[in-house]
Amino acid sequence: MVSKMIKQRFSILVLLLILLTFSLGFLKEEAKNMEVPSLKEAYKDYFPIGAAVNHLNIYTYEDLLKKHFNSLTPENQMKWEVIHPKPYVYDFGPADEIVDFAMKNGMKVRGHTLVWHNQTPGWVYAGTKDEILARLKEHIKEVVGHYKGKVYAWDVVNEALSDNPNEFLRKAPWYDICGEEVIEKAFIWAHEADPDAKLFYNDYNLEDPIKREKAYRLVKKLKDKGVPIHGIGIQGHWTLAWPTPKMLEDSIKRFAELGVEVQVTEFDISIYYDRNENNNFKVPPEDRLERQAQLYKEAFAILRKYKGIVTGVTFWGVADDYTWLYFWPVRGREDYPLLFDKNHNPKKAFWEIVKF
Ligand code: 9MR
Repeated sequence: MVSKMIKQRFSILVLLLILLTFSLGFLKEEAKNMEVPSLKEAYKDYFPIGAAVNHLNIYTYEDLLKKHFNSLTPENQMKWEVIHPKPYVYDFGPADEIVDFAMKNGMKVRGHTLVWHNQTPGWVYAGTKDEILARLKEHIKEVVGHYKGKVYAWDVVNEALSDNPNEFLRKAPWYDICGEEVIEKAFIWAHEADPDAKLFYNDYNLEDPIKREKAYRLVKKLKDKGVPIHGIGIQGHWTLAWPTPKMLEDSIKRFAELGVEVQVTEFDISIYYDRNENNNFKVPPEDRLERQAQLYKEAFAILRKYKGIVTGVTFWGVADDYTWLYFWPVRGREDYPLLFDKNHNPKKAFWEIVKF
């Protein structure tokens, strides 16, 4: 009898201990979550904080997106080959999923992108210049029209400038066949399709002094002609070595002279010093994460300084378990360019930009 009672008490004690351990773990987890401040809240007096996502990421990153971001950019789903794969055939499905998620959660959407030399099917360039322009006009009317009132800003033209210092526009069918006219027309037609949308010229390496001046020249010409253009998107694909935050500041100041807004539209900082560095880190080295965090910190101090001119900052991804850098320029190489690690926990870079 006595031993039965002892056994009973012992089992109750064990049960209580198990319960206690569980609730402590739960409380610890809760406390951890509570301690992580919201990035979008920290920046509410500055600019929206965006992330590029695909239509699956909205589920895999749902919690991070809802807590930290108030703007989304479809990473590929509004590009021509996805949204308009065949003549007169539009597939809005994947992009709609992202836009619906954004609308449900009170987020803004950046549209990306209407004119680009990549991810555009060959049939788009068939025929004469007039036929190509007519095709583009229909495309813009359909796509911008479909998202009227939902997409607040469009990357109308993406990466039109050449990387060759002696060449202005890049060698690509859009510009070889239609010249600068295609850029002007794209902005005009996008404005016709949604007069309230902010229209951006978007490009990479705009921190580079030569490319910076090319963008200045291009946008100045458009402005002088009265073409509706409201902003310049500096993509912001950085390495640990290039560019410097100072170069970013110089570009913001230069573009501000044109009276346009500036956004960082595709921010990420690779863990490598060189795009072709001969390393593949299975675990990111501490010193590199530290340097990455310092670069983000300095960049964000500049972005905050130009609040009002800088009207948005978007990261090209959410957490290090999914980034386009796994596929480029070295296929299969690990990289860790974002604010959250592979387990979706905040990295040093996150803490450096959220506390100021
Ligand atoms: O992140 C995008 C990747 O999934 C695509 O395969 C790639 C195709 O070219 O485009 C990537 O996004 C690019 C963006 O649309 C424009 N600026 C450079 C981005 C990274 O390449």
